Amino acid sequence: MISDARSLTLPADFYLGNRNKLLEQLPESCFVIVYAGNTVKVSSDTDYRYSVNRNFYYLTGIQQTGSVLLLRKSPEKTEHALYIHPNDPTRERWNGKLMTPDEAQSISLIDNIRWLPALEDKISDMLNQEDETFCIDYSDCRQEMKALRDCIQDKAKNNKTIDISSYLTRMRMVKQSCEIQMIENAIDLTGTALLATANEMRAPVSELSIYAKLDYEMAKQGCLLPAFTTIVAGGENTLCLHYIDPDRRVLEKGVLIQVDIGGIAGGYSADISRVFPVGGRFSPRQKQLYDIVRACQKKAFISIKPGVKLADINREVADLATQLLTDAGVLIQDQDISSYVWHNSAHHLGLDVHDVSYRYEPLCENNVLAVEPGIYIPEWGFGFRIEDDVVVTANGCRLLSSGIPADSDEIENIILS
Ligand SMILES: [Mn+2]
Repeated sequence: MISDARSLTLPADFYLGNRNKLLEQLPESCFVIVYAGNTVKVSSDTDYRYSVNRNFYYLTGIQQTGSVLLLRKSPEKTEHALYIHPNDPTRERWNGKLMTPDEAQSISLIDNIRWLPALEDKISDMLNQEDETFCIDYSDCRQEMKALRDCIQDKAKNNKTIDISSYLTRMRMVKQSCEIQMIENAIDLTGTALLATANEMRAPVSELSIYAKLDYEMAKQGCLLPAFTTIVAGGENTLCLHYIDPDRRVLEKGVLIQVDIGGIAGGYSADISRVFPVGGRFSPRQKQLYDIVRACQKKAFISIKPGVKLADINREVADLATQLLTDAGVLIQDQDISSYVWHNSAHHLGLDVHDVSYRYEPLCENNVLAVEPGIYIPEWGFGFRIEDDVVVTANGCRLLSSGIPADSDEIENIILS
C-alpha cells in the first residue's frame, strides 16, 4: 500500500543529470525552451485536471501549470532558468498555493528561478539575435509551443531550430534505477487496488461498481488521475479493446470481467491487465483460453532480452497462439491468427503509458515494457489480455509486477479467499 503517491519524488540530481545529458548532444551555442503546458478547458470556466508535458517533467521535476524551462548553452558557460507564476493571493484563493522559488529550486536544482511575466521580453531578446539555434520540443502540440514556433519563423534572422524530442525520446527509453523504482511504486499501488477489488467479484457485480471501487482504491493511495481511463469490461464488452463506459447492468456468476488499469506514482505509470470470472471459478472454456493467453505471455517473457525487437515478440506470441488455438480447434487450417490476435504484445512504459520510443529498434538493457498478449474469440463471446510490466536486463528481463497474481488458479484464489 502506497500512503500517498503524490508525495513520491525522484532525486533532484536526476533532473539536473537529464538536462546536462540533453545539452551535451546539442550545438555549442543554442537556446533550449520547454513548456510545462497549461490546463485544458472542459467547457466554460472548468478545466480538466492538469497533466504536465512529460518532457518538461523529465528535465525539471516540476508539475506546475505554465512553467517554462530555458537553457542557454554557449562555449563559455551553460545557464539553467525556470520561469514560474509569481505568487498571487487572488489566484491562490481560487486554485491553491503556488510553488515558491525555493520549492522549485529544491525539486529541480535550477538556481535561476524567475517570474513568468519576464519571459516575454527574454524571448524577444533571444529572437533578435542573429544566427542563433533554438532547440524546442516539436512533440509538444500545445498552443503555447505552436505560438513560439510561429514566432521563431516570423522573426527568423538566419536562425535555426532543432527538434529536441528525438533526443529526449532516446533518453527516456533507457530507464535509470530511480525511474524503475518509481514504476515499481506505480505497480504496487495498482496491484493494491486490483487485489482489494478482486474479492468483490465473488458475487454478481456490475462493471460500474467495479470501476468505482478501483477508482476509490487508487484515489485512497493518492492516485487521482490514472495513467489512462480504467477499462472494466464484462462479457461481450471484453471484445472492445478500449471500453471506457462501464455499465450498471448486473453481471451474473460465470461472466468474465477484463480490467486494464494503470496507477501513476512520481509521474511514472504502471499498466496492468487481469481478467476475473464473476463467482470466482473459470468455466472449462474460459480456463482453456486463459491458460493459452498466459502461456503466450510467458513465451514473451522468455523472448525479451537485449537485441530483440518488439516485432520479434509479436511473432513469437502469434506463432504460439496459432499452435495452441489450432490444438484447441478454434483456428482452422490456413486461417490467419489476426482474426483472434488484435493488438501488439508489448509496448514501452514510463512517464507515458504508451511511452515514447523507437519501437522498430532492438531492445536494450533498462528498457521497461508492458507485456500484454491478448486473444479475442467473438464466436465464444469473450476475449482478453493479461498484462504485466518488465525491465530488460543484461540477459533477459525481470518481472516488476510479480506481486500481482496472474495464473488462472491464483486468480480464482484471490477472488474466493
Ligand atoms: Mn498496455
